[in-house]
Amino acid sequence: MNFSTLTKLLLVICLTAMIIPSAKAEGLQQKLKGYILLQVEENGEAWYINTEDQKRYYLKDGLIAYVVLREFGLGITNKNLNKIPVGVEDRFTDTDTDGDGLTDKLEEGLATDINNPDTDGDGYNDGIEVRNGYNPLGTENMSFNYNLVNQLKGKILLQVESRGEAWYINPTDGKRYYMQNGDAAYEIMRYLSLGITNQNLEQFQIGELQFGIEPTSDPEPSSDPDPDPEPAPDSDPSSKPTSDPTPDPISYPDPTGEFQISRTHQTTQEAAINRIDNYLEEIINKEYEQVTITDKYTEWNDNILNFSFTGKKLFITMEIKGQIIITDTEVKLGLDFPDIIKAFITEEAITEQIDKKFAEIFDLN
Ligand SMILES: [Ca+2]
Ligand SMILES: [Ca+2]
Ligand SMILES: [Ca+2]
Repeated sequence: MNFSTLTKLLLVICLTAMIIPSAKAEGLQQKLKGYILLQVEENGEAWYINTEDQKRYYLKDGLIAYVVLREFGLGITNKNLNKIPVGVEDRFTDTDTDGDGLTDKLEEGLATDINNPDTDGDGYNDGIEVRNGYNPLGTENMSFNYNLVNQLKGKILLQVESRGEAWYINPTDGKRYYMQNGDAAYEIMRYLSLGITNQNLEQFQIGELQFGIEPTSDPEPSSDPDPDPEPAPDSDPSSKPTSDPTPDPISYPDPTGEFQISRTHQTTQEAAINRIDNYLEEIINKEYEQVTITDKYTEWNDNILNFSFTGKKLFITMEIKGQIIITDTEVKLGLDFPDIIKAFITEEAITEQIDKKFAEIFDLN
């Protein structure tokens, strides 16, 4: 073996050593895209391997599962959706009102009757029909298209012609599973998962969810670091002016709620209370497209208003509650809203909306 041969051999070995792990990783990524992987060596954390970028997305909880459905969902027509067989996950337990073997949640997705075990009245109950590939809504046979199924394995589909219902195409069996909401998705996806070792999982890059908003990659430097803080109030009581003609305004505590905002109203306290009361009545009793508002609650206690309501849009249900304190000069609002809102909207955007409404209510424009 001369020097040149040895060099070549070493080169080949080095190259092979470099290529094999990446080829293996690529193979694994190809093989497992669209799967839900469960970290069996840890605490069973679930990850979704996105079919597009083949990165892994951590399914922390129902909320994140919901965001994943929205972020990666592809629109599909009802006609094409019907070419994909329906999967029934029996470990996902939920109410089955009519006892036909399909949960109410799944029947919602299939548009069968939750109160009628045999929706189309052909003598076969909905559960038997779905499990055997028959149409629970009519006599014509389902004609499945397995080419389409193969293209869509591991993807999340959204029914664009309906209300955006989400389905996950399980790559293992090529069936579609209905994801009624984030919590159901989280649970069902875990049932459909495959165990994976940490070593294999680490071959997938971690993807970051954008939550539908621009990433804040360029954080503004704090524009006002307040280099000249107010001097501390003089601790010597004797130096305090004693001839203050205006009485101290009544001081109110801050309203309850994580998010706090207060604005000066420039009207009387009574007028401000009336305006806020009218506005709140209006927004919670208004009809919204695709949004239903329930569990409305408002209670005034002098100048303090406690309120809450539940808003539902598609899969999102959110409870919003807060407190408004109206003083002679100010409207102070405290709000608690669910994480889902914080995931989609920044605090600045919320403040901007509130300021806009405030200007409307108090004719400040
Ligand atoms: Ca049922
Ligand atoms: Ca039924
Ligand atoms: Ca039937």
